Amino acid sequence: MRKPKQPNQSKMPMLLVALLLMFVISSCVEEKKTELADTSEIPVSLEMTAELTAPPNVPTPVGRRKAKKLIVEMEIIEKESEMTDGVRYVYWTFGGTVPGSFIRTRVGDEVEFHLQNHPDNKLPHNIDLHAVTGPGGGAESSFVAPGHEKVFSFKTLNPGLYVYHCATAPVGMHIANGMYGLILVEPEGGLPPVDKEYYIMQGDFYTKGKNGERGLQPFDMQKAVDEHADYVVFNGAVNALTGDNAITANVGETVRLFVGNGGPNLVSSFHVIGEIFDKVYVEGGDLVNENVQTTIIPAGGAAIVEFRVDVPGTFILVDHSIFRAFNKGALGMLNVQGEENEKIYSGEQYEGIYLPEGPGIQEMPTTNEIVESEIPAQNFEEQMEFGKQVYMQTCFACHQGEGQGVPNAFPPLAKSDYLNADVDRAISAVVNGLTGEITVNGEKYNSVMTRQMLSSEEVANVLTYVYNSWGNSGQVVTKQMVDKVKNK
Ligand code: HEC
Ligand SMILES: [Cu+2]
Repeated sequence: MRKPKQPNQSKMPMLLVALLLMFVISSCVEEKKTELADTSEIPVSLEMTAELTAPPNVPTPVGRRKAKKLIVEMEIIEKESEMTDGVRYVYWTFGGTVPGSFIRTRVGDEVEFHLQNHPDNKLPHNIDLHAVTGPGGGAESSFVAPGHEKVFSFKTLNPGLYVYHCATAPVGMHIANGMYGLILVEPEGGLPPVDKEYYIMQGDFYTKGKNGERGLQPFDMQKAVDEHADYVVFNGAVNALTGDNAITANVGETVRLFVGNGGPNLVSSFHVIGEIFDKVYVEGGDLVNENVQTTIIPAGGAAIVEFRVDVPGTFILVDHSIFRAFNKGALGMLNVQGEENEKIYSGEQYEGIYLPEGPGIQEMPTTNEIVESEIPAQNFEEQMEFGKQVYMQTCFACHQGEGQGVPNAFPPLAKSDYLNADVDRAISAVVNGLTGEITVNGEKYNSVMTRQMLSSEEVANVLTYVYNSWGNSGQVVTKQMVDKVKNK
């Protein structure tokens, strides 16, 4: 007699396992389905008008409030504003700001959305909210001409942080002009409380003139198609989150950033220099990642990042595609005040000079010659204005905003005896670079300033600006004076 085949015996338990697995999977799917069904069944009581805020502020958390009928009144405004020093741009906005007003809801809310297109506007617009379950995210029901208002309603089914944007053709152009913002749908009971919350949104801009070119700059369709951004910024303009506009916190506080990316093209590698994100709600959804250095924020996407600030200082927010930060504007600041904690961060303990290749001026290899700027300054006021722009782009990083310098590293230009004593020597420092020991206001510096790649016109303007600021001598520097030093 032949032995029965072995495999037959092991088939039974395998079938059982398979059946069990199917049961487990199907019950999971079932659970997810009922969960979704549930949020659409959440009853709403009462009616309230939504608080809308301009960036970097966010409305009050929903806390434990019940789901409501929430009235949102959003006004579209086309307006001219500043991109950076001397550069103007016509922005198209939701609520008068880029990004648009922050909308804060909770799951189960019935949002009655009023979209108003200001009569002074030139174009029709609409809105696509990624938090909407429905055709076009609301776009189809909200197309509105200048001087009109459209109303539509939706129920928030999924908690999370969502982008909204205009979706009127040409869609790319409406988004590129600033028509985006964030809508938060908090879960039942609200997000866990934190000490500080802020609203930040990245966007890329395309102008006819190149970065820094003065005047009112029109949108450049070809550059947008080619994805060659002239500006990449947080909150609509180059300095929207720096200096006096910086966001703030105190040592020991927890900070939550609602970070979005309007695009239209670029993906953001969002990073805070000197901080680690304790938590990231990845892509603005439920998944929480911990201990993250840099988080990706897709165009048309968002993330919630949270961290505790432990030491004081200025923490720089960047898109870590780093030329965007230092050359195109994607740079913000978080100022933290409070007690030092030397266990966590010691501060500088020692600095010496390190010149492995011997002393001498380091020079970056350059292929392109310095280009003389096309429009020379016509008078002293223009020299000051253009000079300030050069200063903020070139000298600021080392000599600081008020020319105060950085102790032991970069000498001050404010009330600098070294500067005021000898104008040719100052010109030479800028056009040839400067190294070796110098004494400025009684303090010794022994470091290297590299040659600055500026046209004679720009050197004249920036030094005139420096000489006529912060208590300096009032010397005026001309292009001829710069050329004379160059030709020595
Ligand atoms: C990368 C940092 C850096 C940048 C950018 C920079 N400098 Fe300097 N600068 C220095 C350092 C360092 C020294 C001191 C050099 C030394 O020790 O010999 C210095 C010295 C000077 C001095 C002479 C000392 C004094 O305080 O009067 C002048 C004037 C000056 N810089 C002007 C400028 C101007 C104007 C710009 C912008 C066009 C500029 N620097 C950009 C780092 C920089
Ligand atoms: Cu639009």
